[in-house]
Amino acid sequence: MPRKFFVGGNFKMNPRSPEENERLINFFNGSVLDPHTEVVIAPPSLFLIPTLENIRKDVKIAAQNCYFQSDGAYTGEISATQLYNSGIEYVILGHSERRRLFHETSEFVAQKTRAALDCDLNVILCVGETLEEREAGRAQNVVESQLQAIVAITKDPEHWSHIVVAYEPVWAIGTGKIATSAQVQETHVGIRRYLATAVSHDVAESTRIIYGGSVNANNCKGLASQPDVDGFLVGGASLKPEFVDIVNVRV
Ligand code: G2H
Repeated sequence: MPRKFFVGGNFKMNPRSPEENERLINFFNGSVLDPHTEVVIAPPSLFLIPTLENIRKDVKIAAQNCYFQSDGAYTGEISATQLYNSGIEYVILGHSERRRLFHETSEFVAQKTRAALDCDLNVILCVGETLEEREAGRAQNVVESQLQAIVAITKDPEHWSHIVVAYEPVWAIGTGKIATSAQVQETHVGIRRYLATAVSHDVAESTRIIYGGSVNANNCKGLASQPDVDGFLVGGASLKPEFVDIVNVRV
């Protein structure tokens, strides 16, 4: 089965007010979106429910993080169980901002991934190397070791059908520096090859591998034409009208 093109909008810690969030929702609700692309937006946790209640039904909602315990004394955390029971379908895990600023290890990301999969949430799993690691020729190793932590918790094809891998080279995030189409294609092929060896050929073929890092309306076309680029995770541009152009890149 062909892999359905996927475009996610990661709002990060934006926008600043419920009113601005509502304006974004209204904009999406009034836009024409390619029905062949799966569209998922990830507002901050405070705005998840109002977004879910007001967004058009063909756009899905993702949380930007979750905790692995289902409930209890974990001040400030939101569990995968709570997300699922509130109607949220996706969660972003392992984003480099969380790995770097909040010291999340690959093992911790795997624990949360397991919890999310166990309660039927879909996971947008972010992996990617730093500039230093790329320059040292270690990009592929780094990405594989981040994926290995997930492979260690599950090789179940049913679980993997709920994972979208987002390759986000840290040096391209929010910097305006975009990885070239050739660099992205090469890494995505490497990820698929790794999944074929570590999990199975079928999982490698069916898993969507999307790219994130300074994607905008101008650079998305070249990237989208690469055979192993199954979509995008968009940060800054997801807060702007051009997000619609990115969703419709294949139209
Ligand atoms: C990468 C991306 C979205 P941006 O973090 O996850 O953000 O498009 O702003 O680089």
